[in-house]
Amino acid sequence: MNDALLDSRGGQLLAGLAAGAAGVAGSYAATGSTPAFVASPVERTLSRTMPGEIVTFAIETLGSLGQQLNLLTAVVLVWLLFATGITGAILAGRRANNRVVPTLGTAVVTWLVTAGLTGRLVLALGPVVPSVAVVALAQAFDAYRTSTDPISSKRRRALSTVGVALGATAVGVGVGWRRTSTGGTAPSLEGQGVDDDDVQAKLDTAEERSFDIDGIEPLVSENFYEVDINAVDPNPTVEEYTLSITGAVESEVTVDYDELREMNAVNQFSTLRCVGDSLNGSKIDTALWTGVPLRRLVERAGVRSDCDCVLLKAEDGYEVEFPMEAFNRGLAVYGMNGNKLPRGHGYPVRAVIPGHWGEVNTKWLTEIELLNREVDGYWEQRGWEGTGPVKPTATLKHDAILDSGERQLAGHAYAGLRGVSKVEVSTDGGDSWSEATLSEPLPAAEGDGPAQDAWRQWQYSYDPPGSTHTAVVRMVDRDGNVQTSEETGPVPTGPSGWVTKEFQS
Ligand SMILES: Nc1nc2c(c(=O)[nH]1)N[C@H]1C(S)=C(S)[C@@H](COP(=O)(O)O)O[C@H]1N2
Ligand SMILES: [Mo]
Repeated sequence: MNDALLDSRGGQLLAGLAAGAAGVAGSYAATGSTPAFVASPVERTLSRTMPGEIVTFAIETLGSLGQQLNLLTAVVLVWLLFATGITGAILAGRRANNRVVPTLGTAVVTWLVTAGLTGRLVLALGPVVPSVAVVALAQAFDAYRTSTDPISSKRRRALSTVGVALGATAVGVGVGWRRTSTGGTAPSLEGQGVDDDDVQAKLDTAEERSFDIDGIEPLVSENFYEVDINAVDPNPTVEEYTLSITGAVESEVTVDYDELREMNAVNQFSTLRCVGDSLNGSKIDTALWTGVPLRRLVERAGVRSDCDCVLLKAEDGYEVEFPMEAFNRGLAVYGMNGNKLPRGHGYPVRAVIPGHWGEVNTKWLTEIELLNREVDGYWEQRGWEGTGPVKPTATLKHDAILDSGERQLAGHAYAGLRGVSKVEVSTDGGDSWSEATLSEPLPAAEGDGPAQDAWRQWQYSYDPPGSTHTAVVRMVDRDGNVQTSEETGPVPTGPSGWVTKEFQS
């Protein structure tokens, strides 16, 4: 009676699944969370081909969890692909009565799939080793079977195979995890075109001018939001990094990282807000950005755009088109709060464009294409209209009873280039309004004035009436325009409306 595990269909499939799982983890161990991870290109394809309505729905209901689910789906698809190929190799080996075919076939299948998907020939060896090891061990277990009780020993060999694969998978995931988390630190930004004293002075000023209130971000955010089209961020190196200026230009220009770093840099506070933020949401943050004026780069190429519009392209396949006028105010940024730009915020270089919605602030920027007619970018193809100026907003993020018995309310206000002149608070549902205290404006990039495009904090304290009442917050821009009370959701032009909160006493 033949009781070899790998002679039964079930056993072959089990070994295939086990070796496939070890292979996926092996790829992760070799690459960490980078585009060279075998599931990453699959996840990108999934999110790119998903209908815009579903992407938008996922953003609104799941946030970044939607992307994690996408990645999980991609991992499962690759796992099944590996398992199918490996099971086929085992089957072919049995048919040919050849002991080499299963391991060799496993090596070929896992390497080809990974190299084919990622284009990284050496890193594609990551899945080969653990997958082959699991198949080889399953064969070895079969070869050394000695038990007189074939059924239980077959079960034992099946369990051993699965156990080995689980162990290899756990180790692979652990190694990949460590690789990812140690690669993400942002070293400090020094020298080469950067006025370090100015950076430090501006950060100190931001700290001094921030209210000392728990629960709201200081003027320079401690926890800057992130929005990405993919679950796995690109990880370009500065050695291979280049930025090209192409399209409607007199001559194309390409600069590398060192050339950018040698140009005189500007240190500028700017607030970013995502068009997909919610009313009183948290996809709004501020940093001190260090970079080179984009205008100086395109001047080298000589602009001849008919539409006065520009398309920014990025390493992750992201694209966004918007007016030249806004672009000309922007920076090619490589520093954030005195550190090199972190990977999640676009390392090594991103665009920061004052006054417009977050989506134009292209991360991992690789190409600036001057256009002769307008096109739709990534989000516009999916139904959003988020390339223009941001909508004004006043958030209400904190409420507390002070020792004095007063209730303190606080939040942020931001209106892009329109500027915030005041925040008004009502504690009677909008019948009467009082002016809140604003934090002093952050300093401008150059000179003594206020920053053009940075939020302000507000706070307001009042004697609680002791009965149910509603607080309402609204902001007024520099020209005296009151932020609209009309409430809309984020799709397609960004959220609007006044933030309200009901208190029981
Ligand atoms: N290359 C690239 N740039 C990008 C994105 C992206 O997914 N890929 N997301 C955009 C969106 S929608 C926003 S709101 C901002 C967010 O920047 P942050 O992640 O640094 O906060 O980056 C923009 N730039
Ligand atoms: Mo965004």
